[in-house]
Amino acid sequence: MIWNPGIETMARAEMEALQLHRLKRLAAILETCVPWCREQMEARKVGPRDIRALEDIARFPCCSKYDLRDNYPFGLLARPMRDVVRIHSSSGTTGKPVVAAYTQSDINLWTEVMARSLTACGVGQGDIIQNAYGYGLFTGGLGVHYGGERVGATVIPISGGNSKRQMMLLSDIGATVLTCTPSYALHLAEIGQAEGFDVKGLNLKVGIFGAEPWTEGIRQEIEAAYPLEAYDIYGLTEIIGPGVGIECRYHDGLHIFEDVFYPEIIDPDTLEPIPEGAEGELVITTLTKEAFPLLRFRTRDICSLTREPCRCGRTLCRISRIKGRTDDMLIIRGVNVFPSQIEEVLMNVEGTAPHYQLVLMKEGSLDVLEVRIEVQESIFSDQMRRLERLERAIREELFTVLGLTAQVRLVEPRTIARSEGKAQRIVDMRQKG
Ligand code: DLL
Repeated sequence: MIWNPGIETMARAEMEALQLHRLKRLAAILETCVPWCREQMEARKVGPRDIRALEDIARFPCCSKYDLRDNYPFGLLARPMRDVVRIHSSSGTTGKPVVAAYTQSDINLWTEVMARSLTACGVGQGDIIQNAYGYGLFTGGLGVHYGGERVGATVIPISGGNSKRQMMLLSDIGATVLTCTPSYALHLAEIGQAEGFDVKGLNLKVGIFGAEPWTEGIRQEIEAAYPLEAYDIYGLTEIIGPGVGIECRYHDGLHIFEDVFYPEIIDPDTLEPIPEGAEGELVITTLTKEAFPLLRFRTRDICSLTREPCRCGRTLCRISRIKGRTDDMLIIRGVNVFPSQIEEVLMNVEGTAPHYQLVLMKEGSLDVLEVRIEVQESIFSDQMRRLERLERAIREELFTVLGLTAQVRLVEPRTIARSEGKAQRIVDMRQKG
């Protein structure tokens, strides 16, 4: 099922004409209504009149979370505060949070893209969504909530945490859809099993997981624990929240709702466009947002983009699964490593549990990476020799994939901290000496 076939299966030429029309309008609005954007354009000597083709977007400067921070909280609003009906915010890793503002029409747009997303996962009327994304300033809870109601599903606004109660409701009310971060889905399954629930026998058929990077290995772990098909959902507060991109039933990349979120892939160092299919940083322009429109926002997320048609019938372009963020990339003794590369290795090792932590330390002036990974109960209680063999196998595989020697530490089941939202997998102790 496709929620909005007119848009989602639109011919490419027609889509590009629509994007171009909207891009010109956006540039004009930013020039008139947002002084900071006008200054940026003047400094680059570009303006709305320079947009003749979509490629001309590359003549405009990008913006980043630093620009948002400099204009915190409302310096980039294109509408007066009285038109704003909602505020969300993301915590950000350092300093001030990012604050996003929505007019009623922005909320309607968000509801529309979430309705499209849920429909792409086969969710509609008759479904019951247990929505375990956090409600509040985080966009996950309310984003899924409005989209769920729009498609006619029943929404249980349980929010994150309180895992025993989550399990009880899953089992008593019989939700067909679970929405939360992939790391929380794993944690919840573990609690359910420990509490004696028949997790595999739940009524779930679909899981919609996102808000943090995850790998195929984690997908398999989740699908093995629950009776559901897992879908990847992408989004970010600055752009709208969840609903920027979603997998369809073919799970071959995430469709981007490009009629409203125009994507580009650039080289994060040179800022030059990257050819289709190659990996780089995703940059998004919001084509129709009113209160907080952004032209060429650097997401920091690394992926590739394709416009190849998809078997599902959608003509919308697709991005690959997000590999990580440029600011999550670890540089260990000069080698660039994304945590997702390590996760892929770990998920392929028999006997380990899908819970790990990457600890970065200094030994003298040398960076040391310690990979802590939980092993299954049966292995931990086994002989020392077997544990050592497993450690060695993981170390060798990490070396083959990363070209880097890591210290591997197998730890007991349930000793690595669990999270109810986004997982914290990196502990960087290098600054502290
Ligand atoms: O995480 C919005 C969201 C809520 C998305 C619920 C999906 C589901 P922020 O807190 O602003 O917003 O974080 C945005 O999270 O730039 C990515 O680095 C990361 N991220 C989001 N979805 C995915 C995903 C929400 N599917 C940041 N895969 C983004 C990998 C993701 N990373």
